[in-house]
This record gives sequence, C-alpha cells and structure tokens, in this order.
Amino acid sequence: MPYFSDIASVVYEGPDSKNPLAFKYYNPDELIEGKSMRELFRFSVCYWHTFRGTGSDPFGAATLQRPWDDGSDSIDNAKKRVDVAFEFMQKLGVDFYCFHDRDVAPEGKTLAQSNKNLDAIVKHLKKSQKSTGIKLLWGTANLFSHPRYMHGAATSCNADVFAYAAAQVKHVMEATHDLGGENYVFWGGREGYMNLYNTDMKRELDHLATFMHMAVDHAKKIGFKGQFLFEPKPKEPTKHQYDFDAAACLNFIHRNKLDGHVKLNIETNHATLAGHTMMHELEYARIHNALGSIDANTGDLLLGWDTDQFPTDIYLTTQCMLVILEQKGLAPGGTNFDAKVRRESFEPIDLFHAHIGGMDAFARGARIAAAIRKDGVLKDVVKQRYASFDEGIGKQIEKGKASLADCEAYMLKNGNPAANTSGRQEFLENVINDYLR
Ligand code: XUL
Ligand code: CO
Repeated sequence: MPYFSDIASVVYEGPDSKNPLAFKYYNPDELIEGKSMRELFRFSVCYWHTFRGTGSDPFGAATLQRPWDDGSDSIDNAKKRVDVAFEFMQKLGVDFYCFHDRDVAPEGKTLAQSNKNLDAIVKHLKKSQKSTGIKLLWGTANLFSHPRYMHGAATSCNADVFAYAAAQVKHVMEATHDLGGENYVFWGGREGYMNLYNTDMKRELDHLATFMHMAVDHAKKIGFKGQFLFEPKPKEPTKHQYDFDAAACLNFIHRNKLDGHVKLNIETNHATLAGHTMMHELEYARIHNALGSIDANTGDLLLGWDTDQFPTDIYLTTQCMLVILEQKGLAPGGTNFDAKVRRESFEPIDLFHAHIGGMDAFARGARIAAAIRKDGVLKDVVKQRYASFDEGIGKQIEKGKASLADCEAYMLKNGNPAANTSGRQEFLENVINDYLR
C-alpha cells in the first residue's frame, strides 16, 4: 500500500522549473568529470532522522506527523516503517540508505531478544532492497542511547558494558554484511569524557583501540569486505569526544596500527563544532588517503550545537565538491544526509522538500566546482605559489637532500631570500564568486 500516493516520483526538470517537487540541478545521468551524478554522489537517506525523528528537543515534545507510525515498539510497526522508507527513497530516486540497529528494530529486554528483533527486520529490509534495487551504504550500532552506555561503550569504565557493546557490533556487522552494506561506521557516541578527575584517559583510549581491532578481526572472520569508517565529532554529548576531528582520528588510527582498515566519515556540523570548515576536514582526510564518505548536513553558526540541518548553502557544497572531485568521488562511500527537518516542518512532504534541496545544492556545487577545475583557476595559482620548491634549494629540501648546514651555506651565499609574492586571497575569492552564478 503506498503511503505517499499523492506524490509522484521526483524527476529532473531543470533550473527553470517552478515545480517544488522536481530537481532543478540534480540530473542523475548527467556527467560531471566523466561520472554520472548518481555515481558521483551516491546519495543516501539516513533512517534515524528521516524515519525515527520525532521533532522533540530538550525543551519540547514530539511535533512531527508520521501517520503511518503507530508510535509502538512492535515488529509490525517497524516493518511498516521499512515499507514507507523504501517508498520514499524510490520516489526520491536515492540509491542508498544508512541505519543504526536500534533505528530499524526495537531493542528487546535482553540481547538475545534485540538480536532476534533485528534479524526479523533485516529479512524485511533484504526483501525491500531486492524489490527496489536500493542498497545499504552503511550500517552501524547505536552505542549511546540506552542508559547502560552512560559512561560510554568501548570506553566505559564498566567491562560488562564494553562486552555488551562488542556483542552489539558483532551482530550489526553481520547484518550489514548480510544486506551487502558497503561500509560500516563507528561514531563514538559517548566515547569521551565529562570530567578528567574520574577518567583514566590512557586506559579508555587503549580500550577503544582494542575494540576496533576486535571489529577488524571479526570482519575478516565473516568475510565482510566493507570499508570501516570513523566519524569525527569533537563534543556533544560528552564534553570531549575522543574522535575529535580528522587529525585526532588519524592519529588514533596510526598510533594503533589501524591504517589501511579505517577511513573517515566526515560530517559538516561536526567540522563546525571542532572549529574547522568542512573543506578543511575533507582536505585533511583526503591528503591522508582517508576520505571515505560524508554525512552531508550543516549547522547553525548562531546556535552552536549539532542542529543537523539539510545543506542548502552553495558555497559549502562547492567547497565540498572541489575536494571530492579531486579524489574522483567517494565510492565505496557516499553522500548521506545525516540531517533532520526542523520540528516546525512537521508534515511528511517536508521530508521531500528537505532532501530535494540537499541533492540540488550538491548538484549545483558539483557543477560549479567542475567549472572551476576545468579552467584550472585554483590549481594554476597554487602550483605557481610553490614553484620555488620545483627547482634549486627547494627541490633539494623536498627530496630530503638538504641539511641545516646546506641551507646555511645557501643563505650565506645569497644573503636574503627571494622576494615574496602576493597570496592573492581577495582576487581568488572574487574569482570563485564569478563561478557562483
Ligand atoms: C551524531 C551522528 C550520528 C552518526 C552515526 O552526531 O552524526 O548519527 O552519523 O552514528
Ligand atoms: Co553523522
């Protein structure tokens, strides 16, 4: 039975269309740098916000109208949500989705019961994937909502809670594998601390590394070849999350010999909370060969918390796409809308407006970024800026063939460095604006 019977499939109608339920820029088969937009973005709908969000916030109750949902924790209700989700994704023309175990299936009284609930829904998801062709971008375990995780999961001071979290990850990884999931995400829900007076930071970080190695070992054991992804976030809910930003995550991965096993899932609002731009986080991950996937959303700079809004800012998406095109896309990762409609946007149709806006904003950003790249504007300026390292002493330094003494001899001979050239920041900002038409 269709739940969105009054909404037709969303199609590309071009920038002149006045139809709010059509794409103006996202044209799935149009090529950008040799890849169809569909392949380039690999858009994904997130199950938790889109099908489990209620609109409640710390100050008020649920507001969102979801007529298909009876609000119960029954398996039938969970299955009905799956049907609605797949109908929504099909109408939107999105090829992927992501979930936490507890979004799709209710938590039972015991681990055995929770596993059984998840298995029942996974069966239903599998059927729906088969009949629609929609695939799982990534699965993950919710290791933060239940009160047992008050002190964290892998970094909890309670060894039984660590063991419970490990058991949960085992089961979701197996479900992800069964559903052909292409990635598995670790967002360190409550892996951090509220206060250092009661925290053994070294022990907690070591436990987190052990947990990750256990996950890598289990993936090998069951033949799961999906990409593991860490998702950096600096704070919220804890005062300090160990996966603070791309740099902290990469240091953790390297120090604990997880290189090659784990890449990063970069989220815009998390970058902002860390005091970085999304472009910074993407570029930092990319240059370390660790840009795996993105959680596409945006924050509100005036609110200062993780508002998870849909991305509509074309400067933002252009900056994202400059980095993503440089690494030729995100596959096997994708562009997951870890975003929620505002609690005031309470009608089901708002879910369509939100996703259409996000997909169009990314499509527009990609076209602009591709035009900038085609003209070589930034590339030429950057190359020229570092040209002194292409020859002479610069070349020797880059090759590791110049010592401090060599540099001293060189400068004593030359007296002063060659004159600096302008950084041309304002010129470049104007050039970028010229492309944002
Ligand atoms: C929380 C967040 C999570 C992860 C998955 O801020 O981003 O939803 O993406 O656990
Ligand atoms: Co996220």
